[in-house]
Amino acid sequence: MPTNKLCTRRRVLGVAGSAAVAGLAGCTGSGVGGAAEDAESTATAEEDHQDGGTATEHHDDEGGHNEEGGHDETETESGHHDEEDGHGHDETVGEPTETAEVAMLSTDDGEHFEPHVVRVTVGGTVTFVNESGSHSTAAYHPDNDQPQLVPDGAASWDSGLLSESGATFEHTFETEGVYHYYCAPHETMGMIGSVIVGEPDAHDQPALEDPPESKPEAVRTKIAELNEMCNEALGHTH
Ligand SMILES: [Cu+2]
Repeated sequence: MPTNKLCTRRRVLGVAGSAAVAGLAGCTGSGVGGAAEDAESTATAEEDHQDGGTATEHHDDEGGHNEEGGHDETETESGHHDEEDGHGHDETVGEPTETAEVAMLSTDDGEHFEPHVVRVTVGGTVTFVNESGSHSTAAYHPDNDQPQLVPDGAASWDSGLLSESGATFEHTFETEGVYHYYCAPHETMGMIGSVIVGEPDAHDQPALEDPPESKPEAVRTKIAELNEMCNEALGHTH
């Protein structure tokens, strides 16, 4: 089956990806020192609502070792979750809903979209809310001079820079499929997220191919991680 071939490739890619994770270390150097405490509690809260006990406890113990940017979010997440239960990430991607909200954050762990993957129905709307720092959300779409990591024929979007806390940007998704998007100032720090629209066939998504060769390793690693999460949400796991 072509399925097996695809998945084997992905697994190999995953391994290569973790080896390259070191390239991400230090990307948080732009983190604002004063925000460290807030960010720490945010990160803790985020862990709290996942699937209960275990992760929360040791996370608390570790708190405070990461203000200098040495802490690598990507490594931590893929490390402990992959082994636990086959779930690629602490976020659970549910069934499609009509609307979803994504926060844009700057923390001492780096800059990121939260949650990393959201899911809406066809015709559903995602609202991006700038919570801290200055960010943008833009589709990996040729209209944005990017490789196409959205469904064929899908509309593009680009919010431009949102600098005020509480600023929002909405996009309505009319084409079913998997979309990857990025924050222009922080793409190379791994600030990349995904939207799953409807019930797409995972085998038929440009976004879920191998990450584009043209991108730096840090970006490719993040996209590979998102691909795993999206595949899992779509039941494409082996
Ligand atoms: Cu950003």
